[in-house]
Amino acid sequence: MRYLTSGESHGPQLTTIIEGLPAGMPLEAEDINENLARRQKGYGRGRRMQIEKDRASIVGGVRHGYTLGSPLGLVVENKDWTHWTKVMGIEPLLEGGEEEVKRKISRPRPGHADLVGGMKYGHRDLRNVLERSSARETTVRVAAGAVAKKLLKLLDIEVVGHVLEIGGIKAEKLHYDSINELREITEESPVRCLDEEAAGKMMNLIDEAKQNGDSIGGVVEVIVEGMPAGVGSYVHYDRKLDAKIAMAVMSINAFKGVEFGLGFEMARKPGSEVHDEIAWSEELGYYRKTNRLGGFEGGMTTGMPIRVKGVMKPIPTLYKPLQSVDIETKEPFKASIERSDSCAVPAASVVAEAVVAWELAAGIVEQFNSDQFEKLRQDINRQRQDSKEY
Ligand code: EPS
Repeated sequence: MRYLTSGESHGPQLTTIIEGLPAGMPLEAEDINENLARRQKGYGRGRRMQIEKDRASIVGGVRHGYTLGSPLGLVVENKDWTHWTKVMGIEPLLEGGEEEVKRKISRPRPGHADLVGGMKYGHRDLRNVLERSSARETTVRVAAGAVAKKLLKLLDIEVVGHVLEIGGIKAEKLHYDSINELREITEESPVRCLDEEAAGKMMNLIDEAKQNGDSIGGVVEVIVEGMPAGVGSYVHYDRKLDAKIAMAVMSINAFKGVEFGLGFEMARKPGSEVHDEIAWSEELGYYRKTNRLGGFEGGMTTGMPIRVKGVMKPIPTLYKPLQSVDIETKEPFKASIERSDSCAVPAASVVAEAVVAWELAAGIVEQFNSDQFEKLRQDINRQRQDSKEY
């Protein structure tokens, strides 16, 4: 299964084409839209989110509520486009210099793709870089992920992203009875955090950052329950499913690191406190007594819950100016901006959920009989049974 995305932050629309979905899977625009709405929420978002009301149109690959097995086309309009038609017009500018490029950018923002992207593609207007490097693109990644989540859910696999840390404030209360409870609690939290007390402190810190013209980052975690054992493979580097997930999480705008299970903490513990002892029961089949490795051994799912964390740096578009250099004059200046989010970590937990779901769904589709959804379901259930009896 693969997908591509297209679209600029202030262009007319974002587009994705998903190829390789099984035929006969129920799918409606609402499955996607509820996830788009979740990504738009979150304490710390800027004014752009009051303009956008993201909704996906399915423009190919579905008939009467079921996938056809043909490529799925999804489109999300940018409502803000109406304010940007002159700046982001598709047509060539009028000849003879009667029309000039509007809102041209020659001042790269530290921490963004602006400067290096301009050098690389030879753009003298850095808007050509920032329009695509913007995290607006995560909208369609969430749309693609929503389709993957639907496939997983129909196979009894649940995926939930939540926030562990913002600006140095950590969630301490991390207990939940079931993954549904985790989803319900974090869904109600403005910062998607399980710990209500920590959530309050996080919101105060976001307010403070906003007042200071600054931004803050954090840590998100994605938890997955219900994956069968043995998806992915140890036999070759590019078939290791944890490695694919790590790549997907790292590719989210502003993400700088990924951990599974205990993650970097493993460096500080002996092997006896890291590896998960193996047990077997009639009800569960093989299971691990702990889950410190976060659901993977040898690049394959173990059947235990998957736990993957990602760290997001503070958004680099700051009201508080940072030193930079104008590419036209080569003069130093202090970068300042008109509009930004002070914290997008809650939204990023929805994006992380989407990209992890995508890799898992793609891993499943690659491995099992997947032309027809019903056959895929049977194949997975057979695998679950086989693993239990192995
Ligand atoms: C973004 C800057 C802001 C964010 C945007 C990502 O947009 P603008 O420059 O239009 O104010 O709101 O995020 C989204 C539009 C979104 O849907 O997440 C950036 O520079 O990455």
